[in-house]
Amino acid sequence: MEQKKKSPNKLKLLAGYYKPYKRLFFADLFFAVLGSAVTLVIPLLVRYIMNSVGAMPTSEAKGIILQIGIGMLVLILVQLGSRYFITYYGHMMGAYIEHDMRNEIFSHYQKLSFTFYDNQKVGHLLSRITSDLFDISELLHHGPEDILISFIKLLGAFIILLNVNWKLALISIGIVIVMLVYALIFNKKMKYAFKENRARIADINSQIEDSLAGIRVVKSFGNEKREMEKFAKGNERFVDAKRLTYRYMAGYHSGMDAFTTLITVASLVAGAFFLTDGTLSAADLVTFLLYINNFTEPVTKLVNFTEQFQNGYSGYDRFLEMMAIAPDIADAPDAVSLDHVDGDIRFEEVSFRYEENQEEVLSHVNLEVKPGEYVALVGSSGAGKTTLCSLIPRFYDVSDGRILLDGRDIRQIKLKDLRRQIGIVQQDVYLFAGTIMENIRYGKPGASDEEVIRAAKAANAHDFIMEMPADYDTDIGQRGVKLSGGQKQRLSIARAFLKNPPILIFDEATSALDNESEKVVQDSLEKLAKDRTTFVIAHRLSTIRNARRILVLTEEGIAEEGTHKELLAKDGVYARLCEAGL
Ligand code: DGT
Ligand code: MG
Repeated sequence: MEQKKKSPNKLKLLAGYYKPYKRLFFADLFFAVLGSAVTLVIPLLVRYIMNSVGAMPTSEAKGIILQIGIGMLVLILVQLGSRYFITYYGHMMGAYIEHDMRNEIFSHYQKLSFTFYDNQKVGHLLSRITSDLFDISELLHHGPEDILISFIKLLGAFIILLNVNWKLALISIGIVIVMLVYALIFNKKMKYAFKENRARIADINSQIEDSLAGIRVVKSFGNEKREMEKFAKGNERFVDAKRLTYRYMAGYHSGMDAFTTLITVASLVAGAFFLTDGTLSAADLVTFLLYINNFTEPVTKLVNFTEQFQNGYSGYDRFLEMMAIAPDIADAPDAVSLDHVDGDIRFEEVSFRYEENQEEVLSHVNLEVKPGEYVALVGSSGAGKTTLCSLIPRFYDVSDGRILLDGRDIRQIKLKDLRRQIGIVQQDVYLFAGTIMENIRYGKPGASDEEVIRAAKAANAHDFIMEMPADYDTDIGQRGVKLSGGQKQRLSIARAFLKNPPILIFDEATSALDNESEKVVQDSLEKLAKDRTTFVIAHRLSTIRNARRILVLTEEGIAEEGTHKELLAKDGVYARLCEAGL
């Protein structure tokens, strides 16, 4: 089983991601501070012009106004530059960090075993890499910046306004506090509704994905109408979920707008009173109004931050959880390298179960296969043939007993070396989106075109490939949908030819091939098996008739063994399997 280990100090780990971008990070903060300082200074200059310049002689005043005007223009340029810097470089820093984390999690994915993937949905693994990491990087770059900007603006504006007129300052900060509380309450409700929404949309999406991926089944059963109905129901629920979210969103935004106007109006009314008292000058009132933005903007920023923090931090939690899963199949510390193997394979008392609390699929299997031997494995569906073969390259580790390769326990061999010795043609062939050439070359990265073509010829695939629209450069579509079953299998055999391993596992497709391609596949398989230790999981009589050694696998292990004739003469499990057409 995969194990979870306890993570060390989370925040420290998180901060570690800034490390390579320390300079960028501090530059980002510097420009954030600079930009907000400029925003605070401009209204002060306005106040200066209004207060002092009016009392000066005209010619002198004009000169000073021009100077201050130019000064403000410079400040605007500084603000522009700062704003550009934090938007561009700040986001880029986020992208770099996201890039690093993506690398980390993707290479982690590559290490995890089959057991892990058996229990995961690809969609979820994908969302770890995409949406979670995006949330984290947003938090990492906006978080520190937003907090700094908000505090400088809020505190700076408050201190300046206290000095301009403390009574008016207290009135507006009072309203800002009420506004903040309102925003936090509504934001919390909105967040909850959004979360519900996302869950609902994820459900609907997975239903759509399922239905589209299975469109061939849908059509073959003529169930388009049912799918439409199912979809329509989900789609209705989508609208319902959105309704609540938008209600809260409307409350939030209209409330925030109203509060912003309220601060202006309250300052104006109170200010006008003070004006008539003579305790406030017109210039100060204007200054006040110019600062209102500095109050309201941080409120929205801070509220957004609480949301960003929750999303980013829970994304980070999930990221750590994933990274903490230790691969359960890895090299033993004392594993040895293997260069060449003869291909002698021995199963000693091998038992295996997929999950700890499940029944054993294989129990006490003993088997010896000599180098170069051709062994056919038959048995009813679900007997464990595929399972038995997947133990040899250590896709899963045995639960009990051991498997030896050339007399050495396979757990003592470096995984990479072990798997290099084994070629597998799987029951359901997996081809990657791309060209035929690329897919065959997957068997031996770096192989020349000639080598690929030679392998294709050996696998009897060359002729059909040459008939394709762009021969070897033909795009085969996602998972090779543009090819027939037999063609896919032959490409897979070509891959194995190219890899040229001493041990071969051929898991015959259960779905019937037509007679013609069956014969071609059979022929290419026999060529491939020559001089290799070969396991063939057979579902067709034609595949095994010539095998000198046939193993019959049942729930009780290997029940019978012999040639086709011998086994028929026994009139046991094999004979019955043959009667049923295997
Ligand atoms: P086939 O291909 O239909 O002729 O059947 P076999 O003999 O290749 O059967 P196999 O080895 O795929 O499955 C043996 C048993 O193990 C069967 O009850 C299903 C179960 N099984 C197969 N793969 C997995 C898996 O990935 N996880 C779990 N938990 N069980 C599995
Ligand atoms: Mg199978």
